[in-house]
Amino acid sequence: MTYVTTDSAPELLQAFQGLDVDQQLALFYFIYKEMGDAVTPAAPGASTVSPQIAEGLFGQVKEMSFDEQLQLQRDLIQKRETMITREYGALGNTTKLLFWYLLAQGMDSSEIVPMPSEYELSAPAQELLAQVKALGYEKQMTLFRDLVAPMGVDSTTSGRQGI
Ligand code: 45D
Repeated sequence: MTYVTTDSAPELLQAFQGLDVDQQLALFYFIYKEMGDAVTPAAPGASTVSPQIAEGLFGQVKEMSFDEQLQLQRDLIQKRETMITREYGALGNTTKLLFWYLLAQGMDSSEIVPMPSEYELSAPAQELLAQVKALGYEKQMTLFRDLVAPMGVDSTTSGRQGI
């Protein structure tokens, strides 16, 4: 990993990325649920975010079948190359975060494949959730940006794909 992070919660970032892909998705969704109203997508001062671009990409995902939507989200985490993961890779980090936020909202409105109702987090993921909840807002935001930033495929470096 050569990503430069802001070092606010490096051990949490590492632990998160060490979970298997489905646990990462599930944990991320539980985090979204916990955040409740703390996120205001229309927050003033969100100068580096491009809502139209995030919505455009979300619109493409919305048209997919549930199976394809789930695969796409797994592909993002695993950096598998597809049209969408390349488009994602070209977004700014805050726009990437907004895109994930739209996906999570889409799950609530049944536009995006929902979590199985009986799905349970593994013990390590539950512990991580508790630790993320204990972070302050700023550190949470930094952690989330650091999480979503390396996902997808950055076409400027995709000549050689890692694992
Ligand atoms: O069948 O400054 C499993 C902005 C199992 C504005 C599954 C912001 C098998 C500007 C894999 C579990 C809003 C951007 C299925 C700031 C199975 C700004 C499916 C902040 C179906 C600060 C699992 C934005 C799935 C923030 C589909 C803070 C899981 C955004 C999907 C935070 C999980 C966003 C998803 C968060 C999680 C988004 C989509 C926390 C998304 C989380």
